[in-house]
Amino acid sequence: MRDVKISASLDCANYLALLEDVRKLERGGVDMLHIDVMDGVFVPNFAIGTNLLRKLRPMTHLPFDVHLMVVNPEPHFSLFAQLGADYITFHAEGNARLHHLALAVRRLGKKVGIALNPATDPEFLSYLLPYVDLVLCMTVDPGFVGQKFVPEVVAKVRRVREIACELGVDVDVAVDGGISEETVPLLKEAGANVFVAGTSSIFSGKEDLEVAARRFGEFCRRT
Ligand code: S6P
Ligand code: MG
Repeated sequence: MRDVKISASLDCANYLALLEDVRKLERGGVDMLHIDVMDGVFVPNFAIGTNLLRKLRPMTHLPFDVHLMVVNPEPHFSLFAQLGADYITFHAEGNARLHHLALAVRRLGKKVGIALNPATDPEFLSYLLPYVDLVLCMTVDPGFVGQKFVPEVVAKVRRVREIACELGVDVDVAVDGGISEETVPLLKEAGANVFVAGTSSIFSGKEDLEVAARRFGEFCRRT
């Protein structure tokens, strides 16, 4: 199984001191910045604009893990590639041509992520996983930070890891939504290795962000 990685959810950061937060995340040892992009249609909310990413890209070496919660993502792939995305993740829901989308991301030289909402059956991954680098199992319905973890997704994470083993492919299995010291042990045991850290962990506001990031990373690695 792949190494544990922490992807810090930028939408949970303090936008009024964003660069300071990014520096704390770097010093705290996070592996990636998780960038939520919402179009107000796929989910009833808006998030992270392209100008912000353009300004941020030269300021940090942390990889950008872009999570597109948008309808019809394909026309936007090249824009996010230009903006410096390292992973481009699109949703399975509402997209019929998933091989086509995965190949379109690969052609741009980026890692392919596929996101599944909590109620989405993962069995189709038997046909898609060889074209994918990361499976993002949403552990809440996407759209908002601070939501309650959906425990049924633990079984799905296990199934995704099983499908990967059956096919002999090594993918990252990421989890996003309500990821905390309570939920990580269950998810890691089921086969998750990428943990999206938001208000339920490093951005809880209970401790300094750098300290929280370092502590949470250590927790996820040793659990
Ligand atoms: C949800 C989004 C997520 C959140 C993250 C917040 O729509 O895709 O990436 O930003 O889940 O973390 P938390 O701990 O507040 O759920
Ligand atoms: Mg996300």
